[in-house]
Amino acid sequence: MNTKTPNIYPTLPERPDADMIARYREDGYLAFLSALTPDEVRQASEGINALVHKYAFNEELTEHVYKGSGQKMKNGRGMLFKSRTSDFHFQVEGDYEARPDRLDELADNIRKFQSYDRELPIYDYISHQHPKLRALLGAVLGENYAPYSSMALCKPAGIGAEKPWHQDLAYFSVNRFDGVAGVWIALDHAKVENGCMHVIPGGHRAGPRSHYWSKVDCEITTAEVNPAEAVPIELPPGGLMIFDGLLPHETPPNRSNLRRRALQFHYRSAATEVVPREEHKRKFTGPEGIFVGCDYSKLETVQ
Ligand SMILES: O=C(O)CCC(=O)C(=O)O
Repeated sequence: MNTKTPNIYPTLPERPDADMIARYREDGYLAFLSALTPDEVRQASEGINALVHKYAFNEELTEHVYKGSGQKMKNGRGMLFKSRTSDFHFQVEGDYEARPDRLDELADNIRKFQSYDRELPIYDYISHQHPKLRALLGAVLGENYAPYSSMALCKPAGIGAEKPWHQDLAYFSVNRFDGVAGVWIALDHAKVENGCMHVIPGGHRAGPRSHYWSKVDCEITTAEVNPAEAVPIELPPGGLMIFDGLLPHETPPNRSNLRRRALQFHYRSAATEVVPREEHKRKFTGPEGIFVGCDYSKLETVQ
């Protein structure tokens, strides 16, 4: 394990100072033990249950994609609930059996929430209006930054799957890689045993790394990441991490009896543009000029 002290500060300040921003540029991330208030954490956590109660098994609002009844994506575990009126969708972990008579239990067994930032006022507030987060994003990305996505992974107790080493920009379709940041916010205590974030400090500076579809997910080729260089970022509920879109990061499986929920939002600077996937593929290349990101055309599907 890396012996370097992680960049973990006690509190997200009103305005980050120049030293923090210099460390962000150098190491590719910053973490704060306290960013949301306990009430914001409570509302954000209860919001997950509220969305599950609103959408799951509600035929009018939601399309249900059952595992086994259609294509099962390799990394698409469990049942998928897709809103009929917005891009919002969420997915159940592993082989957990979603049932309409157990909605709170279902909420504890979600793997992924996607496009949820406008679904509830609390998510809208945290992702788009929170004054301290806006100040941090402005300092890191420059004024007039834009939201890119809201996609959060959760790790149910006991069955939460790993998210292997990857760079977020291997997935994203933007035209340049120096102005994308992710914000990850713990809603439960995130520790090594329940799958907290691990990062390779400074690993963003080496540029795009080679990714491939393993049995688990799209991940960095083993030779291109050294887990011995990693540091775990353990955070209490309401703690926040901001990280560069090129920073290699992973979260291990959750075999513990502690649930691990988190929010995640991504942002891009005004200098970046969202571009067609083909353009991104021409740019996210290795030394030979060949695309090294997550190639969805190579994502096999299994029945
Ligand atoms: O929250 C997690 O477990 C990992 C999130 C992550 O790395 C991602 O969504 O790219």
